[in-house]
Amino acid sequence: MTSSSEHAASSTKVDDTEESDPRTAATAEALVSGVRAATAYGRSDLAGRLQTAHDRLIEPDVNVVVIGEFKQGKSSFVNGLLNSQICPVDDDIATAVPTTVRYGSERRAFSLVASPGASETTDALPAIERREIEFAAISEHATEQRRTVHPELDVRSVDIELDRRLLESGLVIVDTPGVGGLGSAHATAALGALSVADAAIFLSDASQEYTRTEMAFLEQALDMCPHVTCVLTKTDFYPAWRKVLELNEGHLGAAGYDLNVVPISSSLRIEAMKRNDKQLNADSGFPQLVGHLRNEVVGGASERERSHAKAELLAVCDQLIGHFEAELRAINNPETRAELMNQLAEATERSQQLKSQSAKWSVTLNDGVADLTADVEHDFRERVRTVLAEADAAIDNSDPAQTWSEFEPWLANRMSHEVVANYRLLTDRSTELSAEVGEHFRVAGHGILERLDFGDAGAVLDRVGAGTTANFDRSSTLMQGMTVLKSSYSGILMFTMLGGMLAVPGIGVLAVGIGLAMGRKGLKDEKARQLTQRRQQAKTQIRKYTDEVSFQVTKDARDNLRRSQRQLRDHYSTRAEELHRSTSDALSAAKQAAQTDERDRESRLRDIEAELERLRALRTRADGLAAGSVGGAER
Ligand SMILES: Nc1nc2c(ncn2[C@@H]2O[C@H](COP(=O)(O)OP(=O)(O)OP(=O)(O)O)[C@@H](O)[C@H]2O)c(=O)[nH]1
Ligand SMILES: [Mg+2]
Repeated sequence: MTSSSEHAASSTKVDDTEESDPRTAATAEALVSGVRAATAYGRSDLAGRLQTAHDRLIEPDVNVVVIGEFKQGKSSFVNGLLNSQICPVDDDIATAVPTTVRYGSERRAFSLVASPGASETTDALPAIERREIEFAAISEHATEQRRTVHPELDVRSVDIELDRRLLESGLVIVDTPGVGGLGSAHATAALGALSVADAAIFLSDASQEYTRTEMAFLEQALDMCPHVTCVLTKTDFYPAWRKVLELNEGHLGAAGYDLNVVPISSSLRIEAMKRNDKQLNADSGFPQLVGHLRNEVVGGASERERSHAKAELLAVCDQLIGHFEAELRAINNPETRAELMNQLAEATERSQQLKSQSAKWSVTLNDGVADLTADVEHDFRERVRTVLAEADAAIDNSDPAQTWSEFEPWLANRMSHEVVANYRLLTDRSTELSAEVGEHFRVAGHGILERLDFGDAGAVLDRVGAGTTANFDRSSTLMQGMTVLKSSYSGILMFTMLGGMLAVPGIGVLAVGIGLAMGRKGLKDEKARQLTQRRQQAKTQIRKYTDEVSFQVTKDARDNLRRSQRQLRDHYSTRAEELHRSTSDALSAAKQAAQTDERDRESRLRDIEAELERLRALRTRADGLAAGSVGGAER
């Protein structure tokens, strides 16, 4: 039975939510003070930077992708988790597009529809229209039904907003279509999605142990995403689930993964929620999973956001403090004023250089993207060449008329494997490049701050020392780059990107072409001639297919890289611009101080001291924030 309407009995006391983390609240408050300070000093750029960190801290997007083969209970799991019948569950009609469930103060649903000719847009990001739909219509957009009910719509995904406390912390649950074996287009899409997801939940029901294809898929998934939770579903229905669980853990162990499989029952969960039965809820296995999602997945993400926010706040404090300290020194130390001006002028000059196209980070980025584009294309060409050699050998040793039905899925599978491997190269190398660009920026930026040796004892030197670490700390720079990179892939993109790639028209028609040459009886020569002809036809078709896949893969890689390049460039240009503004502001403040007469000087000194006191207090507050280590921020 298909049901898309949320059942009403949701005000239950079986409540697995909890209060938000006080550390996050403290960090958010400090950021708000930072925004106020930056705004008061006329630095809307720095205020904007803190506001962004604040918004991300308060509303992080923590994407958790639910994956597995067909009919393993993925949609039921999402419904059980959220205690609502939002994802269509059906024995016959399969989930067809990814369905994203996120927090919203009201229940709303949207269908994301690609416009015709969408892939022709500049960045090859399909132009996606977000149309609001009735809750009751979710099923006809998210499942195979869409082809009959809305044949005119190219639905790419469905977005649901739901008022659930579990989602309030930023958790975004993505229900996906069954992967249908490792080689399928959906499997490729799911793997692509995993590389940018925060976590994945792999579901398999208790009817049997992991199949070979499930293990193959799971191994790739574990390779792509470090946070994969394996879940065994429908434990209420299969009495031998403990045995299956043990076998599955055994398979994982044999593959080198020391992982526990979590047993659950969505049916029990829904029933427990209806009856408000805590014991039944515990039996369903969901509390354990909810705990895991909250503590490890959301908790880990908030910790990263807090670290990031802290680093941002320290960096902003340092830039603001630097300004007043330069002015202070210019007033207090007339004898070294000239030297200070030189230092500031040089720092300004350097930050100007850092903004330019010829800055090392910028050159590294541009060259890196060019090289990477070439490398990724070369890699894929080589991969296709290998596949073609294998395919040709197989064709030459058989009669395509007989072997074609097995050959087709083999080829699609093989190509899918290469697409994933190539995509992996793309993401790994982009990550490396982003780190390299960040490192160049860090070193150059550090160089600028080092110039600003204010020469005073105590707190001032302290600031320069600590300030440089905060502002240009290696891991926080790396994290900033990662964040940029990740945002260039996120959301719906992750599915549309790889999803369409393998669903290339071409392979299906192969059989037709070959079928024509089949079944005729004739002389031996004629038979041999026909066999050669069939082989030739098969090879031509294979090339058509691989060409089409290559075209799409290459195009997608280019678009991806171009997008990442632009985002990284914008990110570091903004940082450079900020630094330039800070150094040149400090220079003009110092110049002005030199011209101030004795009387005004006294009152200006008092003002500066007061501002510095405020800013240093804010900095101390930022420094004391319990953020957690930035070290866990690679992803
Ligand atoms: N007894 C029992 N049945 C379940 C449970 N979870 C799912 N099912 C049934 O399994 C079938 C498939 O469930 P779905 O949630 O649609 O599975 P799916 O993985 O989303 O399926 P696709 O999206 O089509 O791949 C349905 O008939 C569900 O009622 C469970 O915990 N217990
Ligand atoms: Mg489903």
